[in-house]
Amino acid sequence: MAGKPKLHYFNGRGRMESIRWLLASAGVEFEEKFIETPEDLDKLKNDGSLMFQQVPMVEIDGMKMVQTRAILNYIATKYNLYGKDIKERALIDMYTEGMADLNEMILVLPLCPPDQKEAKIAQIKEKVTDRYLPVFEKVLKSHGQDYLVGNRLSRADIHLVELLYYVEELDPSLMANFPLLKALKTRISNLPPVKKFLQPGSQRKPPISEEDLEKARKIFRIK
Ligand SMILES: N[C@@H](CCC(=O)N[C@@H](CS)C(=O)NCC(=O)O)C(=O)O
Repeated sequence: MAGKPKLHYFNGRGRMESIRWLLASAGVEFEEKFIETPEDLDKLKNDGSLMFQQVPMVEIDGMKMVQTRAILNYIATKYNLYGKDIKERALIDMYTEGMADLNEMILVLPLCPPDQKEAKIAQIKEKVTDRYLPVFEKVLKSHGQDYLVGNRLSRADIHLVELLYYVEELDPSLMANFPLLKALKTRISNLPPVKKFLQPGSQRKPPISEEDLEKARKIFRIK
């Protein structure tokens, strides 16, 4: 039997967190090897483990996979979270690409210079309420089902709920006008593997602290 997937990244959310969410929601146990120093990253680069000299890298089924989206696609396909046909998959892709755009804005927020942060947060909040959340509220309203696509759990639901937790961290009032999204969040959060992942002590990562941000800047040599 294949061993557990092994995740190589720093001990923070970053680009790996959606991978952690997807694996955990599929009920898959995984190991983590944390990159603590620039030398740890250099070692992976120099031993040929990183195709583009970047992480996330996930050892899974005898492969050393890189590129976040490729990794997510593989996991979603393997665990049957990617729709039943190409049309469902096309919908899931459109939804998850939109979510990825919003996720990216939130992900890079800690790197924003302090004097631009307030404006950036305002911009993200506006996009949340005026662009992204209305789309998914409308989808749920249009078919009245419990999940975004095909009346069953897919990666789209998992990525969206992950995102809704970040939106709530940013400002809980952003969810006020989206009752169906709130209900989706509660529903998905109560699925046993997700519930487990949401418990304290799981491999889910908290918002990044100033100290860990400095550490990440050093590891990835971000100026
Ligand atoms: N498109 C890649 C981007 C990966 C990426 O930017 N990784 C950063 C860490 S979050 C990195 O490894 N930086 C080090 C470098 O580029 O040398 C993905 O989605 O996986």
